[in-house]
Amino acid sequence: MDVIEELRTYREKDIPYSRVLSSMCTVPHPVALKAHKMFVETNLGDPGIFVGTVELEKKLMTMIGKILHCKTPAGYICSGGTEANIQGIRAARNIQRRQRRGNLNIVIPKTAHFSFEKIGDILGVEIRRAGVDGEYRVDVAEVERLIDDSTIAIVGIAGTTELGQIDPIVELSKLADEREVELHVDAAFGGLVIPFMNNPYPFDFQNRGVSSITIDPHKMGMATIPAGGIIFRDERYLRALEVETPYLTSKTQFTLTGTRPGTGVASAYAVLKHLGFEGMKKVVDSCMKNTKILVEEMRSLGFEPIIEPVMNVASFFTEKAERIKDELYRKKWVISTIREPRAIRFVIMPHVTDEVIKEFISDFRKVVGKIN
Ligand code: 0PR
Repeated sequence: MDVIEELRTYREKDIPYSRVLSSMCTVPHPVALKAHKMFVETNLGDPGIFVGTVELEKKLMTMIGKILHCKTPAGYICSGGTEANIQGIRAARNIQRRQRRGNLNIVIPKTAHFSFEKIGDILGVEIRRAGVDGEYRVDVAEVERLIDDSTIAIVGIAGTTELGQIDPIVELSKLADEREVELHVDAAFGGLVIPFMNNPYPFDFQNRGVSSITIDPHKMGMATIPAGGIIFRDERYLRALEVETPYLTSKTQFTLTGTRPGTGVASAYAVLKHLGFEGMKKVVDSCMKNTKILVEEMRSLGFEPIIEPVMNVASFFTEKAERIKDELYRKKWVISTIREPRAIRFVIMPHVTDEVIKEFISDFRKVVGKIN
């Protein structure tokens, strides 16, 4: 068997995105695919060779800076939200540690992504978790109580993984300012959703206290994987991450990985430039419209959303979440579940069209009928 033929047999076992309502990734935009192919052999780990790709990344940073209300954006495209969060907290640690004592800590919402678990382990910082209010936004008073002399940073989430909720970043920013700690905003998902909504919530650098933002083009930016994004308020944070690179074309490196693909830079740039603000807005509008359709269908079947969806993530209370998920998987539908509170969760990405929803609801109805 020809090796390509062999590859195809494996690839065909993968479930197509049109059956996936649980993913924050999606089918890359056609222009992203083209861009990806053009940059397949690039390595931003050696910037003296890939001079053009470096220039393109700078242009992309300016573009993302504009979206995030920052005139001096400093950052790069990395492997994903996990690496972006690691680097955000690592920079905060390196900047703050001179003025802090004892075992350093960060204060995060209970609803934070599990990547912060890894951060605690890798950086050796204590992770303090603050509770949330009735709408699943972090309780700012509790964040304040958890801050002490060893706190280097607090974290807010703009688009929580499980509910798509936005923490009160405005209040967190005031708190960070007062207590002179860094504020990292995890907008891995929401960063390329919120700016294109009507009346966007001010989650970004327009708040003085915000030091860094995770914003992933490989989620709602429809770029090719891997394309995460970490953006700092200014160069100072990148300087705090640098190590010397004696035998490279550059003298220092601030990234976590060494060899680093330029494909994410090219594909993210291509999508944002090609679609522009209006094009991105259309994509987000359409996802929000489909979210509404899904919520209405689910309500008519007796399922209530945990919160009225803020963005294109919707989760519904049910004690039978696991059974529903397993039965749907048998019918080749992928959804996800939440444990606290018990619920089923959907992410309404661009590939979750109104036709997909219609087809899904028809099978969902059968599954629920069988279980009850
Ligand atoms: N921060 C937030 C708020 C996230 O939701 C995620 C990932 C991350 C950080 C980490 O990003 P990376 O996975 O890029 O490192 N959220 C999704 C999740 O863990 C990612 C995902 C994507 C899951 C596609 C499944 C999937 O099919 O649920």
